[in-house]
Amino acid sequence: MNAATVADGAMMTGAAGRWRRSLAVLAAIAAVGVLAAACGPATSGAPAAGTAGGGGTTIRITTRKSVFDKRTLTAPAGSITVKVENRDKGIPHNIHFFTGTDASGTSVGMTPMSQGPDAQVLTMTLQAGTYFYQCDMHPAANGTLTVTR
Ligand SMILES: [Cu+2]
Repeated sequence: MNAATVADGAMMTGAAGRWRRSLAVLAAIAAVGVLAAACGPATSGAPAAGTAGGGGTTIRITTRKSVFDKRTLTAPAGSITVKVENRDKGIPHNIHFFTGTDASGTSVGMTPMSQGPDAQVLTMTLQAGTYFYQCDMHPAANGTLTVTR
């Protein structure tokens, strides 16, 4: 009997959770719709890039001998542009950012794998928090990006 009561409670929680998620999805769709409308006629002629409002922070990082020259990066929240230079001739590198402290987090941005010498640019919009970065082909090349408020 107690078990049945608990099960009923769990089902109700599950249903409520699904309902909340549905609302969140609807809100997200509505937000996109508003953005699309706002970007419609008013921005004709403006660049289509996602660099909203200008500003932002640029970070430079170099890959050499299959490691990054910086193991820690810091930037304020908002638009963050990473300019990564691969100085390893003939060796492919990229840079890939994840939420949290290792590559098991959610991917938030990456450059394509590319042989050096090469330079790549990645722009992300990030909230405050800790992010992990690595070269996907050489995971020993990694570090931590701290995004501050
Ligand atoms: Cu690499």
